[in-house]
Parts: sequence; structure tokens; C-alpha cells
Amino acid sequence: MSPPCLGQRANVTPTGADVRCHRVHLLLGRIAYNAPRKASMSPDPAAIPAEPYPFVLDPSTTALVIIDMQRDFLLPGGFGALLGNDVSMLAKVVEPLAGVLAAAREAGMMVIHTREGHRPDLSDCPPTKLARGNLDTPIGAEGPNGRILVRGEHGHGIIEELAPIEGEIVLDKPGKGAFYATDLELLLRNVGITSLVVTGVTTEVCVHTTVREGNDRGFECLVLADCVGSYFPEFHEVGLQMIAAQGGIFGWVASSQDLLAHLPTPAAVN
Ligand code: TIU
Repeated sequence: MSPPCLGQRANVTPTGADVRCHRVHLLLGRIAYNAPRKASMSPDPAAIPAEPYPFVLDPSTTALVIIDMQRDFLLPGGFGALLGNDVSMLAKVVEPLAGVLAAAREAGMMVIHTREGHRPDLSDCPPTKLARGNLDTPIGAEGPNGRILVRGEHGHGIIEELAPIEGEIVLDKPGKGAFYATDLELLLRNVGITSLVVTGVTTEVCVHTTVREGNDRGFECLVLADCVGSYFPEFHEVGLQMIAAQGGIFGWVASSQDLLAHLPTPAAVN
């Protein structure tokens, strides 16, 4: 008979057998509450190579979240440009993200597009956000693509390459995080979503805030390095490192190619 393991013995020095036994208890605990398994514990064909360790993805319990791929951030004359940024820095995200979006649709994954912006009367825009940056053309002012960061304006819309299709959720958010002052958590929980593939812009602002919010709510977050972008390359790099550091303190980081290789191919999906 094997000796009682760590969870059953007190005041003893753990042996190798104890540690293995403890792992089994941890694994059983995961199964008991139906949490996603970590690939490092049990090799799984659905495990995506990722930092800090492989990410097990089940398309039926995973949502693709596309953060703020709006003209206001990606095109000249929008909010991003008015903040003094070179918006061309974000263009490279579009092609790989379009590939991931197509694959997610084929795999039947839930797709959520977010848009940062405000009601036309700006009643949901904190005065602090309105004043921030002391901009000559602030939020709500008229720009080349309509009123800056205002819902319903051309600049507020998602770029054509990633346009939502019927059945996909378009979530308007007043803040940087997608969970703040929205019904995102309710929408995800109602259909049993436990993991998020997070993409969009910008890496260190709205993507990071959303990943932190999702992580605190118990969602497993995988960020696709080439499908998130920043006006600041150094913030992008460090932002990704911050997510995966400390054993995945906020989540995982992988490439879109690694995700695509692990999603069902179109032929395999009815
Ligand atoms: N300024 C900046 O980098 N980002 C934002 O204001 N919003 C988002 O990240 N979407």
C-alpha cells in the first residue's frame, strides 16, 4: 500500500513520492471542478505551444476577443493619431488577425468584437478621461472620420477587414478593459466560456487591461503576440513578457501560427 501523501500527513518532510502524489491530488481537484487541464501535466494534442507553457484550447469553451480594431485607433485622424501616435504601427496586426478570425469562425468559436467609445452626449465618459492629454481635438470633437470616439460615428467603427458578421457580439465599452461597465462576463458565463483568445489593440492598454480583468475573473487568457499591436514596440514586447512572466501571472502568449495549427481544419468541421 502506498504511503499517505502530503495532503494527508502533517509535519513531515516531503519525499519524491509525496510530491507526485500531491500532483495527482491537484489534478483530481481540477477534474472535480472541471477546470482546464495544464498541458504540462498531461500531454494533449490540443495543447498550443505557448509561454510560459502549452495552452490547452477547446474551441467550444473558448471565445475569440478582438479588442478595439476601430478606425479611431488604426487610421489617420482618429483618437490614436490625435494622441500623437503613428497609427501605421498597428497595420501589421490586421492580416494575421483576419486569419485567426476566419479560423475561429470555421471552428464555431464565439467571437466578440469590442469598440471603445462613448454615447453622443458623452454622459458615460468620465470628466478625467475627457480632460486627459489636454487635446486640441478631444473626445466628442469633430474629426475627419466623424466625432472622436463617439458611438455611431465612422471612426468608431471596426475596420472593413475584420468586420463583424451576423451572430458575432459587438461590445461597446466606455473604458480600456472589456469587462468594465459592460455585460461581457455575463455573456461568457451564460454559454460556458472558460478561456479567451485575446487580440487587438493596443497591447499595453486595452488588451492588457482586458487580460487582467479576465484573469481576475477566472478566465484563462491566451494572447496572440502577432495579433496584438502597440504604437510603442518596446511597450508591446514588455507587455507580452509581463503577461507570461511569473508562471503566467496574467495568462499565456503564443503566435497565431501555433493557434491555427491546433484549430480544426475547415474540412474537419461540419
Ligand atoms: N492609447 C492607447 O494606446 N490605447 C487606447 O486608448 N485604447 C485602446 O488600447 N484600445
